Amino acid sequence: MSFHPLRIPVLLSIAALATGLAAPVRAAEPTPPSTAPAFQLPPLPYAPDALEPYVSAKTLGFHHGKHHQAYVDNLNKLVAGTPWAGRSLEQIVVDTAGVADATALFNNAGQVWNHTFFWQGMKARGGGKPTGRLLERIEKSFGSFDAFKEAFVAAAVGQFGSGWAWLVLDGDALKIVKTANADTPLAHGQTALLTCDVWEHAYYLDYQNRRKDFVAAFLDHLVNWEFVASRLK
Ligand code: MN3
Repeated sequence: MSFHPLRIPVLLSIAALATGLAAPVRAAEPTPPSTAPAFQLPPLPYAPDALEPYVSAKTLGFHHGKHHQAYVDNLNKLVAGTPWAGRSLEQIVVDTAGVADATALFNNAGQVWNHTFFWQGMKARGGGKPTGRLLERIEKSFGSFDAFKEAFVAAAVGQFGSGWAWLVLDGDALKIVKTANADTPLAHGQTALLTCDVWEHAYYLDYQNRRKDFVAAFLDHLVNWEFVASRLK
């Protein structure tokens, strides 16, 4: 199943509409080019307090409403008036990966994609063990489900500085990888199945420096295994 997080038709915001109504209209002038943003912040797939007590509403509010929003806003500024504005988020990530003069574009597009994906991999009363074919594949790839958990935590804790821990499909193989900053499996030809954000903003309000406790809570109480399984098909 492909993942299209952000190609949502852009609607005028109430604020923009109000501004438009307030401005005098001069009929003789040509219509200015659209200034509507190319990308929008997708809503969370659950209420901001849905992941409590493992991720507080305060953390989720800041993380989605401020951090994720800022990446969307920065991306919109970077693509405005350029050919990038007409491309999909996925295309921008893939096309700017490793391109020296497109670092800012890659970083913001990557972070928009990574966060949109991160939210979908969690749910209220999630976590625990997957079932069926997904569990079989995890056991086959890592030896046991506990060995998978250990390796995922090790990747998340071992990511020096900001970044992400991932379960990915690489060819036919399930793998655990970690990426730094905005880097993403999408840029490496891998299919992301699950991710945990290990930037400090993801957990510091709730766990301070205890990243390992956050990752353990993520695996035990938050992972949406149905979403992960849907990505395998
Ligand atoms: Mn984040």
